Amino acid sequence: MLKILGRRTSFNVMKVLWVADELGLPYEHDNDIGGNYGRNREALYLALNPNGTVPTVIDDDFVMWESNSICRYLCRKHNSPLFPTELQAAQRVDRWMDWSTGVHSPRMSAVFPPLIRLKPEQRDMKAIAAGVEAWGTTLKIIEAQLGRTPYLAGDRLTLAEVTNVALVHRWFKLPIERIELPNIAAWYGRVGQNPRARKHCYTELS
Ligand SMILES: N[C@@H](CCC(=O)N[C@@H](CS)C(=O)NCC(=O)O)C(=O)O
Repeated sequence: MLKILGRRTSFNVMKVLWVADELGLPYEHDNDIGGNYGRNREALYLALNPNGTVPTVIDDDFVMWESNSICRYLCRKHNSPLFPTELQAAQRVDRWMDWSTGVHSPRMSAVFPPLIRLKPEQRDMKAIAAGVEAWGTTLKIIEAQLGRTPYLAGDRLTLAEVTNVALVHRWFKLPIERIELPNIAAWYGRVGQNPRARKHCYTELS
């Protein structure tokens, strides 16, 4: 049985929950780890994941961390087309996964945690406004891709969506001034028709 450790408010945990449900895998979820729950700095947890981050996933007795690689592992193990096997098709998905971690997530992180997790008097509104602008500029890269293909890596839903849509959800739900991104808005609606995506990624911000 698969065990998924980590709070469901983490977008990195959301990805793994969505993939597990998409693949129809039975799993146990220990939600109360990370954030205000703590426990992720305890020796027991650090022995599983030395980063002290969520998620950690255990497949029987095989322990995994790093959400994107966990998603790939599950798809490969269960032959899911969410992560294609053909070399170039896989690269098209992989690049959006790496882009999510290396580019998209840092842009989101300059805006979401201060607005949602800090008290108003703790916020640097000038830095947040600069962060919103930088995030919008970055999103234009997705916007352009979605002018060419209905999904990020081509004509169907893949791990490229799984690793990016929770961040885009935050873009649309945060109380910020948004630039117009019509292709992304349409894609966000399209992906949201998937009930597993909706359940895990289209959630209240917290
Ligand atoms: N690259 C890692 C990042 C993991 C990560 O930074 N997770 C955050 C939540 S999104 C975390 O554990 N934060 C500390 C906490 O929740 O206490 C992954 O994809 O798994």
